[in-house]
Amino acid sequence: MLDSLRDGLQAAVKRLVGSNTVDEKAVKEFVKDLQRTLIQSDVNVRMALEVTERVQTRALEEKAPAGVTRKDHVVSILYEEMARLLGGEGGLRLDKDRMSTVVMLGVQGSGKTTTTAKLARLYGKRGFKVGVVAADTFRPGAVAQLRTLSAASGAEIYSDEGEKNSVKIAAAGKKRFEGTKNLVIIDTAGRHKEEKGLLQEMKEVVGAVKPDVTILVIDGTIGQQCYNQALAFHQAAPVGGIIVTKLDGAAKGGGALAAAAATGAKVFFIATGERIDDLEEFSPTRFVGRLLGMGDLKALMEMVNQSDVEVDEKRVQRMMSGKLTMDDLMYQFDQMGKFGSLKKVLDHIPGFSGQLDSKELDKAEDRVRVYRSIIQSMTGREKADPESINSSRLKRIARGSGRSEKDVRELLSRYRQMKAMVKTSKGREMRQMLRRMGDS
Ligand SMILES: Nc1nc2c(ncn2[C@@H]2O[C@H](COP(=O)(O)OP(=O)(O)OP(=O)(O)O)[C@@H](O)[C@H]2O)c(=O)[nH]1
Ligand SMILES: [Mg+2]
Repeated sequence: MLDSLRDGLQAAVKRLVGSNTVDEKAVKEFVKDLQRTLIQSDVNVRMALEVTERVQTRALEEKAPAGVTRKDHVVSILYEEMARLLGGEGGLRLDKDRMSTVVMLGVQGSGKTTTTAKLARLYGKRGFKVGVVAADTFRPGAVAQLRTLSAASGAEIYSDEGEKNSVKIAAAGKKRFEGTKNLVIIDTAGRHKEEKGLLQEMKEVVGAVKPDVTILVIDGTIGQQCYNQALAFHQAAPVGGIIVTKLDGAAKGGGALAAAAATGAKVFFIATGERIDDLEEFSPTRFVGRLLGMGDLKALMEMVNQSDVEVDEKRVQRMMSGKLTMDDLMYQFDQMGKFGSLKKVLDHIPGFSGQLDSKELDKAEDRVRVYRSIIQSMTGREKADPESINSSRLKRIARGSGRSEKDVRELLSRYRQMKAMVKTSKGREMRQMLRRMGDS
């Protein structure tokens, strides 16, 4: 889904991360990559320029918080600005204690009927008693289509094929379900002789039914044109929220989402396929996190900030010069501890979340505990110069810590690995490595 946007964003981030320093040149290149990607995804040019300008200004002017590298900081700026581009948080809120009525609006073929069935299914699963009203009197076979699609949802369907007035059907449907349902979804016609007629009918349906929410269904393949379409509908009947469909394989999906958000209406859901379960609740932050391949980056950033990790720069400098002691290792373990459990951190890191099972993570935390007790059994000299640990010292340390000689050897080999890596790596990779070293 949204492959070009995702690939473009990830390539831009990769290039930034791969650059030596985050200087003005690197930021400008990053911003240019970003601009190109947004425009290719059909994000409106003016909006693309606005967002990239903000990213650039913030990236050049803001100071990274303590413990966060410049690169990570720029990535987090990108993340925030992209999420802002895609609108605010907050989805469709429905209450089971009363009956809510939802009217589905949208042009022909946008996916209203399919999405009606998907919503019926989703809310049915959430314990709502759902009634669906077939108020499309234009499309031949509209009622049959709705019945077929909704069959899997278990929702009750109201239709009246003798009635040609869709406004009457909508109102009668709502009335029929009163007292027995707590969610009524009214599917309306998209096909009309002309757009004015369609908008007029929308107005009448909304006027007669007085829905709690009107949902506009927009085909995501039309890209930034979503904006004008949404405005036209909004003028006919205030739009409570938007569902953008067909984002599976929509090259212009990024533009569609940004345009929908620009109308000020919330994007409630996105539809990513023809099957009944291809509907997802939309959250800009989660969505951008996924695009960037970062798990839930926001949660991670918050955790980093909360944990108040101070990276001791002097220590880092000394370590980078190749002088690494066991105390440094211990210090890093303690820093890791401040993140809370390692598991919690890894759950938020791309590639790790959901992949490492909790047994493996528990094992990693166990290792850290073992290493810590071993280090505590070392003398000051051994800690400062671990290379001085010969086999008799190794035996003594093992005995003193109650750990096996194998454990001590493992720690020493970790130490050497890390020392070798410190020598060859730059600050950022090292910090990352230090943070992750308990894992394996
Ligand atoms: N790939 C894909 N196809 C979709 C999605 N949503 C709907 N469709 C397809 O789009 C077509 C039109 O969907 P409908 O639900 O009939 O659209 P509609 O708005 O009710 O159309 P009218 O009633 O004629 O106005 C159908 O072939 C659907 O299967 C989606 O998220 N992804
Ligand atoms: Mg339809």
